Parts: sequence; structure tokens; C-alpha cells
Amino acid sequence: MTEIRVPDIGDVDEVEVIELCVAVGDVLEVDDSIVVIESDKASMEVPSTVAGKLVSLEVAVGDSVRQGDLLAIVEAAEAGAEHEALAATAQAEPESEPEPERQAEPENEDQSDPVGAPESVEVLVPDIGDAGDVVVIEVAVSAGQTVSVDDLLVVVESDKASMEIPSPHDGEVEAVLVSVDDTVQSGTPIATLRVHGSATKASPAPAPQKAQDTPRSEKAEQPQPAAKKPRPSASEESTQKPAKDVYAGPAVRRLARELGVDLTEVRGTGNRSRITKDDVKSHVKERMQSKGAVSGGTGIPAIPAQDFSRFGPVALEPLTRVRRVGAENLHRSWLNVPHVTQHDEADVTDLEDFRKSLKSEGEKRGVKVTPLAFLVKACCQALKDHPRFNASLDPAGENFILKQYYNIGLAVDTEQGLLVPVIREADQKGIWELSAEISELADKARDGKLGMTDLQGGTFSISSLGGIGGTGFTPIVNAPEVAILGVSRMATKPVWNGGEFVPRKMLPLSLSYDHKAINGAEAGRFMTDLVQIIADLRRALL
Ligand code: CAO
Repeated sequence: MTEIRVPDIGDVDEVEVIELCVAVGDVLEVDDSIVVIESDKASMEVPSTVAGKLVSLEVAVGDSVRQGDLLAIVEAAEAGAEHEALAATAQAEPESEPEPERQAEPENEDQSDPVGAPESVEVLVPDIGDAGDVVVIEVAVSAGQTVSVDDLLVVVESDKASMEIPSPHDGEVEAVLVSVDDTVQSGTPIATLRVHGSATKASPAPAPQKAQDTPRSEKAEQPQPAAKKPRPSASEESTQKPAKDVYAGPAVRRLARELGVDLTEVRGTGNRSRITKDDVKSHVKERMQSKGAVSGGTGIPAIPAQDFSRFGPVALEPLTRVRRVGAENLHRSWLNVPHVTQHDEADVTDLEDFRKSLKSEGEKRGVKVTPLAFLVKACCQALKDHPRFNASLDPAGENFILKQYYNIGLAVDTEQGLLVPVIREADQKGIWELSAEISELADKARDGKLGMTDLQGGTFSISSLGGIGGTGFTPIVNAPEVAILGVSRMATKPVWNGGEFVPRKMLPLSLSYDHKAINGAEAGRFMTDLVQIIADLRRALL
């Protein structure tokens, strides 16, 4: 587990948490922002130092925090384990420089007096603290352009934060001395301005300061707008206007640059209209849809919005959080996983006889035994025999990650939406224990009492609609797992035994699997084995 703490916040005692950028359960990359904190001088994203899953958020919006306070705990993914060591030491160090605030206007500056011969003034990279080298990620002006005090000239970025370098004067850009991707340091000249003499005398091009050193000005009341737009191409540089009033952090700007998104066109849904990663992604999605791209990539045609009230009365019902998160997960899985579903029927006649024989003992124990406990048990056996079903693909799709533990997720239908609590080490448990645990997890899910650990670590899932009905369905794989078993309602059917039709209780099973990881033949073999195990489970339990 990696603790994410408030980094060095300079000379301020306390800062306020103004935004939570992630939710518990989210899978994070290194540098993904976890929270945004803000002093009266500047705002700052606190990124994750490891890739992994967010297991807890220790703060809420509005909380005041100090340097070193615990913000969140991230369970490092295996691939991110190498970052752990770094993270441990980095906790003591500033994780992220505050996003610099807009440069305070130089005091005593008299910009209204244009009298005096124009003179050339160099604008330098200001004090960027311990960042060392920084990279120019945006050049917002070109030679010949007229600028006012505070107009954005250049944006530089370290691996921790970004910083705007504004014009210290009214004037005209004489020359731009840097280009996008140049590496610069404190003191590197970035541009020369042609300004009126009196202005420069009154205000000798002050070196901008680090955010935490910047004296408070009226503009410091606002969270710092960060990069105004994505890195322009060489040809665009001279034509793009400096963008105003865009508020986004370094990770978001990096994503925008990677996707070629102009942040000035993105609507920010974060606190104080801050642009989040999701905003950038939604923007891309909308753009793709509006262009009508239908093939490949994310070019999914949008379902046109309609005014349904034209056809009759309607009412709005907001989705619960569980439903929204569930919808995202399901959609992500549906888009990423090529699904195939294998159907079969298991003869559960003997199993049902056995289960019913346990009824009175179950009542004494206070445990209700449904077919599900036996299915969990049978699945564990089948998973042991077919290890690729108890696996995930690594992100590059080059390796199976074969899990040596058998944690079975169970889809539970609740008022709030679908939840999938996990029975840990299900293979080690007997039918009584499994039955008790299924009831307990289902109750906790319905009462909204599941903890994070109840929902994590599944290796294979079962979605049982047997208590409800149906003869078959195609469950969606609970990625990054690679398979899920759907269970429908058993029915007594005439089955040919070679000499006659006999009534047998048949249980419909539907195995959806990730065809990237599993071949149809493998799925067929898994299902055939599973069906046999279920038919003969009593002996397996003895
Ligand atoms: N065929 C026939 N009867 C079945 C059955 C099956 N396959 N599975 C369960 N039953 C019976 C049970 O024996 C029980 O009967 P009695 O009340 O007579 O004893 C009854 O149906 C109700 O069972 P249950 O649903 O309470 O218990 P369960 O252990 O089968 O399932 C749980 C527990 C939590 C999985 C279930 O309640 C649930 O929420 N299912 C919905 C899952 C879901 O939504 N999946 C879809 C996900 S994708 O959108």
C-alpha cells in the first residue's frame, strides 16, 4: 500500500482540498491526480506516485490539510511495484510543485504612460525553484504580436508542475527566443519585447517567482489557470491566439497534448470549472461523434438526443452513484473485451436432492443453502483445471497473469445498482461457509455496508439470475477478469438416457469470456468440465 500525503506546500500552513479527482476503486496511473489542494495563493494537484487501485480517500472537499497529512492510499499494481520504493522516499519530498499562480502585477508599475523611447527588454524564465530544467510546452505568441501585461507568453513544464510565463509589460513581441520542446532553466531568455522606455524604467522586467513565493495579488484569489491549449504544431504556433481562463492541471494538459485537444474548447466540469481528464476524454468522444466517424478507435456514433416529452409525459430519475460507476465499468468492459458466450446445461438432479437433504441441518445452523454455493465450489474446481480462466491479461496483452488464488465475485442486485462482492479463497471453503458468506455479502451489499476490500481481488465472477428466471443470457465479463458464469433458472426437462426420456433438473449456464484471452475450444472444454463437476459435485465434496 502506498500512502499519498500532502507534499511540500511551501510557506503556507494549511491548504484546502478543493477537488477530489478520483473515486475509491479507481485504477490510477503514475501521476494521475488524486486531489487538488489550494492555498490563497495557488492550486496544486497531488498526483499518485504509483500505478494501482485507490483503496481509500482520507479527505473530502473543503477539508483543511497540512504538509504530510494523509490524503489517500493506493494499492500498487504489480506493474507499478517498482515505483513503490521511489514513492516511499518521495513522500518526504515535494511530490508536486504547486501550479504557479498568475504572475502578480509588479508594484508601482505605471503602464499608462507610454512616453519615452521604445526599448528592447528580455523576458527570462523566472525562478522555478528546484525544478532544474523545464520544457517549453507552449509558445503562445509570435514576433510582431502586441501583448499586454499578464498576457501569456510561454508555458513551461517540469515533471511535477507547469507554469505560465506572462508578459511583464505592454508592448510588442520583438522575437521569440524559444520553441516548443526546448529545455530551459531559470534565467533563460524566452523573448524580447519592445516596450516604451518609461514602462521599463518603472518596471524592470521582474523575474516571476515560484507560486509559493509570489506575493498575494487580486489575481491570486483565482485558482491558477494552467496551460491554455495543447502544444501547437509549428505551423499553428503563429496563428493560435493566447487562450485565456483555462483551468487545468499538468496531467490533464499532458493528456490534452497527447490527444491533440485544444483545452480552450473543453468545458471544465471540475470545481470552479477546472478541466478534468474526463472532460478531455468526453470532448474527444463528442468530437469523434460529431464528425460521424464510425470505424475504428473511439469513433462510435452517438445516439441522437431526443426530446421525449414531445411524445408523452416523462420524469427524470438520476442514476445512483453505484449505477453510474457500474455503467462505466460495464461499458469499458464491453468496449475492450471481445465477448463470446458459451451456453450449456448441467444436470443438477442429484445435486438438488443433496441440497434439499441439507435443509433441516441448514435451518439448525441458520444457513440457507442455495444452488449458488455449489456453483462457487464447482467453479473453483474448474478454474484449477483451466488456469487461464482464473487469470488476467497483462496490459500489453503479452502474458497471462495466472492467479494462484480463487476469489469468486458474485453479482448482487441491490436498490442502488449492481455490486460484485468477492468471496476470498472460495476454494478453501465448504458449502456451509460459502452459503453463509453469500448471504452475508448479499445482505451487506443491499444494506450499503460493503467495504472496499469486499469488492476487490476477484478472479472470476458468477452472475446468478436463477432465483429470478430466464433460460439464458450473456453476462459481461468483469474485466480485468477474463470470464464470467451466468446462471439461469433450473427447469425439469425430459432427458434421453439412451433408453427412455427421464425427468431431470437442468441448470442453464452461460459462460462469457474474453476472446483475446480464451479460445472457443478452451471455453467449450471449461464448460464441459464444469457441467460434469456440477453433476458429480457430491463426490467432489466428500
Ligand atoms: N434455479 C432455480 N432456483 C434457484 C436458482 C436457480 N438457478 N438459484 C437460486 N434459486 C432459488 C433459491 O434456491 C431460492 O429458493 P428458496 O427461496 O425457495 O430457497 C430462490 O431462488 C432465491 O434465491 P436467492 O436469489 O435469494 O439466492 P441465491 O443464492 O441464488 O443468489 C444473489 C444470491 C445475491 C446472487 C441473488 O440474490 C442476486 O442478487 N441475483 C441477481 C444477480 C444479478 O443481478 N445478476 C445480473 C448481473 S448483470 O446485470
